Amino acid sequence: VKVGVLGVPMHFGQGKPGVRNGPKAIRDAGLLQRLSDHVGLEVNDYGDLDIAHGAHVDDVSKDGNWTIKNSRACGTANKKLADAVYNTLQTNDICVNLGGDHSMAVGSIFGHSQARPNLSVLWVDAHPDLNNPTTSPSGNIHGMPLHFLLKDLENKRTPISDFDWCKSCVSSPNIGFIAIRDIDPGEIAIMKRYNIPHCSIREIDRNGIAHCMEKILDMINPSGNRPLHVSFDIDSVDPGIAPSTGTPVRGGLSYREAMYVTEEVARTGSLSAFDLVEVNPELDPKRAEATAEVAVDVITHALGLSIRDTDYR
Ligand code: DIR
Ligand code: MN
Ligand code: MN
Ligand code: MN
Repeated sequence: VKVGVLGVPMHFGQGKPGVRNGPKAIRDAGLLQRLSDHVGLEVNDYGDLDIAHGAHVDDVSKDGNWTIKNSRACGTANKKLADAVYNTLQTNDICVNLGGDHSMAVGSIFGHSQARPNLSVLWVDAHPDLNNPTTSPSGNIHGMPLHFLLKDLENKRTPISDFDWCKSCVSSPNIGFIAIRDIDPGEIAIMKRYNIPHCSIREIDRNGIAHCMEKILDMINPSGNRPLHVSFDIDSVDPGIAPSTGTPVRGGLSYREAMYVTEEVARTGSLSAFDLVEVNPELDPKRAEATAEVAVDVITHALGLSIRDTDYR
């Protein structure tokens, strides 16, 4: 199996600059060596995407009702990422994208869908990232990537010229949330309106992670023949073990629950692209390394590590 790795030092989607050092922290925690030596994959590292640190231009609605922060820089960088993911998938089986903030899912998912249509998307996050410019409490694009990606919202999309290149490419039955526990009111309305598959953290408490993974994977990819995109926000994991991130929310996935999620991803055999986002080593310097180590474990398990070693068949 050939794996292409892309560093995405994106930080325009939120207000904390240290997240641009996420790719370095994850590489420093040994990702590439683990993938090649321990998992036994052929790994091609394409380095970090060159993200221009140009002028910060916001997009503001004509009536002044909303502002979307850094839309120019964020849209431009995401277009670049989309092309890079597309190219990476021409010569690799799987593309691994190291964030960076979660706004990079716009580029990674669109680029993936251009290379391999009919994706299903597993969104592992404390948040559903379904805001639009009018529902967003923050104006931060990392809380809105799915607004640009969901086909169901195509006709309701807020026209933001910096994201015009991104065509909506995922349908609501084919995206599922797991570990969500901090949802804004506008996001709840969208989830209900489109009946988006999800497993909240309460459902994990009640039914267990095994039941939840089986349910969600079956819902988003019932025939099992769609390529799988996983977008893994490290804030899905409990801040007790992965604290160095921009918007920690108490009561997250345990270490084993996070590994179980990714082991089940590996077991599908359909993984086609994986984003690991929101590791910000500057926010909790003492525990930044530990956070990056959890990120490395998440990625290596998604790519098959533990299955081979512990699920002996
Ligand atoms: C919040 C935070 N819902 C927002 N979102 C985050 O700004 O829209 N997503 N942190 O991962
Ligand atoms: Mn997120
Ligand atoms: Mn989040
Ligand atoms: Mn919130």
